[in-house]
This record gives sequence, C-alpha cells and structure tokens, in this order.
Amino acid sequence: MNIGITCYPSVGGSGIVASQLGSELARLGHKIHFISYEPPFRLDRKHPNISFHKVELNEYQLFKYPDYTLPLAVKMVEVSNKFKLDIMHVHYAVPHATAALLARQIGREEKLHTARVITTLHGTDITLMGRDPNVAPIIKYSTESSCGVTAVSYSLAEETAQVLDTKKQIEVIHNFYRPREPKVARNTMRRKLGLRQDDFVLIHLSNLRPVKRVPDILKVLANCEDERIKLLILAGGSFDEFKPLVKELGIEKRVVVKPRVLDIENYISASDAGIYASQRESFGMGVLETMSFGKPVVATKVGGVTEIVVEGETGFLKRLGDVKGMAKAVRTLANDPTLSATMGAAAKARAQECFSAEASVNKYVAFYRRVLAECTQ
Ligand code: GMT
Repeated sequence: MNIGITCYPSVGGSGIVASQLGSELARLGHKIHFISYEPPFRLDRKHPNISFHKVELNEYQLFKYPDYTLPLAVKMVEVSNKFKLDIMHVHYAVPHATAALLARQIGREEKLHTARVITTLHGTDITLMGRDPNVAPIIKYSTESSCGVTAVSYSLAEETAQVLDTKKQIEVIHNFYRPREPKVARNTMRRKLGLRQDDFVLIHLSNLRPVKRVPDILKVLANCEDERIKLLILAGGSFDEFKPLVKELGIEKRVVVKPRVLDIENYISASDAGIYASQRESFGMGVLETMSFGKPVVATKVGGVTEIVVEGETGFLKRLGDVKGMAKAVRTLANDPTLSATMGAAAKARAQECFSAEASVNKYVAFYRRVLAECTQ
C-alpha cells in the first residue's frame, strides 16, 4: 500500500507512535510518506520505503496568526495524487484530520487521486480540546467524517464517545514498542551518569508537560528519604521550571536530567524502576518503554496506564497525587531486589505479549484494508 502519515514531529508519544508505525510498515514493504513541518524526532529516515514531505509555512506580515492547516492540506493533495496514496493516516483529529478531509474534498473536485482518511486519536485532542467549545465542533466533525477512527486505548475510546457524544465506531489499537538492544553496558552507563552501582535508580520519560505532574515525581523522591534512591529523567521538554523545587526539596544530588535522548534503551537498561505520576494519560508510552526493558513501574491509576500496568504484578498503581503511597511503593521495590526482579520480568513479558509491534501493526494493516474495501466517504 501507499500510505501517508501526518503527526506532530516534536518529542511526544503520538509522534513516536506514528514514526514507529511508519518504520514497521516500511519494513513490511509498504511505501510510507510522512507529511509534516519537520521530520519526526524518532523517525528512521534511512529506509528506502520512507520519504518525508515538508509543509512550507509562509508567515505573511498581514496575518497575526500563521496558519498550518491550509498549507498542510495543499501538501496532502499534492502527495496523495503524485504517489497515489491509498490511505492518509493522520495522528490527531485537529488539525491533521481536518486538513486531510479538506485535501480529499479538493482532490475529488479537481478529479485527482485521493486517499481514504484514517484518524488515530491520542488523547489531548479529545480529553482537553474536545471539551473546549471553540474547537469541539471541528473535532467532532473531523472524527466523524474520517473513513476510520482508532484510539490508543479502551479508556480513550470510551472517553471520546462520551466527550464528543458520538456513535462513530472507534477501533482500539493499543500503542506498541519494539525495544532495541542496549549498546552501552549498565555499569558503564551508570558511571557516565554519575550513578553508583548500588543506587536504586528510578526513571521517568516524558515531555514534562503539566499533565505529567513532575513536581509529584520530585516529591516522591524526597519522600523516599533514602540517599541511595535516585531519579533519572529523560526530558522531552525543558526542566528549568522544576529546578527551584529540586533545590527546595534538597534532592539536587539525587536527580539527573538528560534532554532529548534518542538511545533510550541504554538509559532504561541502566535504571531499576519507572515512575509516572500523570494526571491523565490516554496510554503512557513511557510506561510501556520502561516495562519493555524489564523494569517494574510505579504509576498513577489513570486512563490507559491501567491497561498496561497490572497492579501488584508488573508494578504498583496509586491514586493521583498519592505521593506518600508512591514513595512507599518505590521503597518496597528498592528494599526487595527479588520482588523488583520478579515484577520486572512480569512487566517485560506483558510488554512483549500484549503490546508487540507485530500485533498492533497487523491490526493497523487489517484496518487499512477494511477501510479501503468499505469506505466511500
Ligand atoms: O502526553 C503528552 O504530553 C503527549 C501526547 C502526544 O500527543 O504525543 O501523548 C498522548 O499520546 C501518547 C501516544 O498515544 C500517549 O501515550 C499519551 O498517553 C497521550 N497523552 C495524554 O493522554 C496526556
């Protein structure tokens, strides 16, 4: 198949999922065309079946707000026709599905080749923007007018039906992760990071948006009151605003922050457990990535995280804001290496069995074929 993919290219779960999906589909022999304003952060552009089409933006002095949706739609018309795309798979309803639907409309009017639009919902477009009356109608329209819609968890599918008040069928295809072999030995990595071999290292991967509740994570560390317990943050956003709290909590020597890391496998392997305190999470890519390397996870019991972590088996789930409860769970793991190893092994097994690249990619391909056969929208 010829498939167009549009996502946000910045460091975030949806861009990571779209990039992984594109790479997996390319490996299966499909021709993949990424369309965005810059190449996605984790996209492997070396594969011959992957190409990137840049959306050029003009910032006319006349307009206060530069528009992205329209040049994106124009690029989609051009790429769909030139490369005879079967599917335009967009990640996020706005503005990507909106632009793809507009492109399909223009293409039809112009008697050009057009692609069927499939929209994958990742969360923020529904959980936040779907509740904003200024954009909700366009989100509902873009979702309902897509040929097919998928959500990354059951939790998000249910919330979408409720928030958008829609009967549109939503296919749940969980996110997935194919772990790469670490290239740097655990001990070497720890030495490089200034961590001791007997430290118990918590890891957190995210873009540090307010929804991730970074202050709660720092407070969990402070509440552990054990100098041996450290925190390694792989940051997809700036950590600057949290520095005063780190100082106030007196945990400067226990926190290591690494920005925009690509070789996450080397860092996760060097850690001992994951920590995620999100307020909302439609899936939780960081949680899955951490579990894939055999690390148990302490997380808040929210959204899609409850579909990944099995309480008491692959980690511990605590209620939102329960800093003390999370700290107690971390101490339990830190003080019981056997429990930690057992839970880590169970976490890895669950990641492999329930969230493998093969299973999810096969589901996407089957969904593409169904949409191609059935959709006339
Ligand atoms: O969570 C973020 O800050 C980024 C956001 C994104 O669009 O990249 O993540 C959303 O999509 C990810 C991939 O499907 C999910 O793993 C995240 O749970 C989801 N974020 C939220 O729901 C807050």
